[in-house]
Amino acid sequence: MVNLKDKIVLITGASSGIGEACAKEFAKQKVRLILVARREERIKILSQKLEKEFSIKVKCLAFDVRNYEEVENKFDSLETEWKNVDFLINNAGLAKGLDKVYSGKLSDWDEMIDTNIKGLLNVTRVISPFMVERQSGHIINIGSTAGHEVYTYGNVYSATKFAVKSLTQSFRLDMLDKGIKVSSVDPGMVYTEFSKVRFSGDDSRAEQVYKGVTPLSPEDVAEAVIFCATRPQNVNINEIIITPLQQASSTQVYRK
Ligand code: NDP
Ligand code: 8X3
Repeated sequence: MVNLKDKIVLITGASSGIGEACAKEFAKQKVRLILVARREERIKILSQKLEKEFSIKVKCLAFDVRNYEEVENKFDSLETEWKNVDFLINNAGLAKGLDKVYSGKLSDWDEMIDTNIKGLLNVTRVISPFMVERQSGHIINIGSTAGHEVYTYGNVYSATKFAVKSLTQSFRLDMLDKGIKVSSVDPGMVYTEFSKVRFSGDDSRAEQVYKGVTPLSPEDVAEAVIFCATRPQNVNINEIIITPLQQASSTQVYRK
């Protein structure tokens, strides 16, 4: 297991769920962290907690990954040494609604496409040149089982995660001669704010998603991310698919 002490790790979507769990797992490894999310208050509270508990340095950058100018300006505001990000965890993402294509909301489609695809591209476009310059770094994208198999009503969300899968494979080719690793960690059902966001705060509908199933915890996913990040220099984990025991695929869930 490679030692990550003092490495610089930037995590998008660190204010909740998988991103927050990744922040905690990386903090245990004594890295320097850059936490990104729109909800600044949340990442500030998390940063103070992690700085205190693990004696590490943490920066907070509050921005919307959908806005390229904002991504660029906020990243530019970092001191030079912090721009040399060793690990970029492209985690920010969301699903909005569950509809058939003939009744889907255009605003939901825009939000998913702009966040999950363009947001991931925006952040990668700003940070990766510094990795290329140093011929070193690791990009870890959070995909989904929805990017491997579609499910009824999941149309646009699945399409965005199929796009993440194809971007991971393309980045791998883009970086092949640059000494930069590229991985994807693709979870099934994880118990986070994901379903609350999907159903716009309808908590009882969100809870139904996990009925009769023990879902993954965000920590389960973060541990897979840490596994990718701590392999020896000659090893690249291309893809990890991780699901609850009771979930065989996007469509096959055994509910007790
Ligand atoms: P959460 O809703 O708990 O977390 C999502 C995170 O993304 C939040 O920190 C949110 O921060 C951030 N985010 C959303 N939109 C933006 C934006 N425009 N700009 C910046 N940050 C943004 O969900 P999860 O932890 O579950 O989701 C994390 C990733 O995991 C997503 O890519 C999701 O698709 C994927 N995933 C989730 C699964 C699940 O079952 N939960 C399964 C498979 C994949 P803020 O609102 O503060 O900006
Ligand atoms: C999130 C999991 O099954 O809701 O990517 O698509 S699912």
